[in-house]
Amino acid sequence: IAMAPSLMTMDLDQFKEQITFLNDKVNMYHIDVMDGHFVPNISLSPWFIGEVRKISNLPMDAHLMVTDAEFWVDQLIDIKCERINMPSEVINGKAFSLIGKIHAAGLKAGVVLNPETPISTIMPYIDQLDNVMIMTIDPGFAGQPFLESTLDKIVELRRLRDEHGYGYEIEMDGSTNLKHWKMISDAAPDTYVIGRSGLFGLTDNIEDSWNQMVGEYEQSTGYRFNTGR
Ligand code: S6P
Ligand code: MG
Repeated sequence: IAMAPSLMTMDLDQFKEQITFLNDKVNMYHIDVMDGHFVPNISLSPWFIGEVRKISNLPMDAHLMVTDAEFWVDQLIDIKCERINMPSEVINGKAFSLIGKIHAAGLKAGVVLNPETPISTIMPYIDQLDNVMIMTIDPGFAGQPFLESTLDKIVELRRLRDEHGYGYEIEMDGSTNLKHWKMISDAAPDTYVIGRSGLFGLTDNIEDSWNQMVGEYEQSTGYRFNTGR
């Protein structure tokens, strides 16, 4: 499995310490970018990605929660954000051109499906995607209730990929923690976004929190924790 800590939920007073600790353990960093319109909150930004890059070489996985996708895609292309995940709900009419633009820059293009958004929305261009992110909570805030029914979409995306040979990875985001490790792992996404409830909020020390998270994963799933790192 791949792990993508959601940096919006880290402890900013331990910014350097937490990133430095996680650098050789996780696969990428998940950066939530909100505009206060698509969701009623604001969080991280392209500028913040630049700050993380000063102390990390890991790929950045941007999760856009914005109405004007193109404006933010352009900014993320400028800073060479390795994977750009766009809200499927707002890119109708420009999905093909935005995916093409991201690919032309040599970066990975993904889309995000909010809990209510069906897979059928992205079928016209699914073969061109590098990543599909399934929201298992409502977007906008950490600490929200897990929506178990969204896991069916992960299973269906795996089935479609097997059947048609699509190249996308599957990522899930929202309330990845002790209560849900088992059911998430049964659905089997490739990438797990991990936030406050499953990592940063467990203890006040990142190493203790990490060890606790690994233990909880292994106990609930019966698998050995292995991110290939
Ligand atoms: C929510 C955002 C997520 C959260 C993360 C929080 O809009 O996209 O990435 O930061 O899922 O997780 P948790 O387990 O602390 O609620
Ligand atoms: Mg997110």
